[in-house]
Amino acid sequence: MRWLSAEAAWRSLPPAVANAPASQIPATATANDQAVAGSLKSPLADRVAAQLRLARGGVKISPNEISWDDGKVVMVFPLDGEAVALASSSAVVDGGASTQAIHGCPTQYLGAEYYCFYADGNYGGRRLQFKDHPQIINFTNYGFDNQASSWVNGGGADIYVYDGYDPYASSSIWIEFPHSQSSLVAAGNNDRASSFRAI
Ligand SMILES: [Ca+2]
Repeated sequence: MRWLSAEAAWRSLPPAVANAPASQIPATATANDQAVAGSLKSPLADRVAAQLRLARGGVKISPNEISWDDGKVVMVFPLDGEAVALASSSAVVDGGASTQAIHGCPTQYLGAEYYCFYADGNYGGRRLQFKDHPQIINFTNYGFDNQASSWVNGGGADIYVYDGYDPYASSSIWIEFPHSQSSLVAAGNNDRASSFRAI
């Protein structure tokens, strides 16, 4: 949803996130944080720091990766000078396992099924990747509201994406069938995704 201000979105965080340990709660996010986090011109460290302020409970696990929920959710940033984020590092997928990636999104790892959203078209910008289903996700929890422009569904889940925070209150704006991808969502849906349901 576009009408929700950054401050209101911040207040909408669910209790589980709001109660994160104090050590994991960064300083208050600002409207500029979203711009910095999404910029490809700001230094990587600044972009990662801005993202940590946007989404509480995140842990920086490598110079270009933030993890939430014990690694079930990971954001990967393009390195400085790059438009596309690399595949996940060993901090996300332990070495030794066979992992394939589609546009950087892991597709097989010990039976886990991943699906990824990208802030820019052509699988560029920040990549927010999830593993396992079923689950319902509010993008605000990861500082990724109204950001998604392309996606990869590397697993067997059906992903229903919504322009709102209650998946049961409105129709999906797009559906990601298993093992499919899109380099750019329809123009009317670009930068509108606020939540999704993986079933
Ligand atoms: Ca976008």
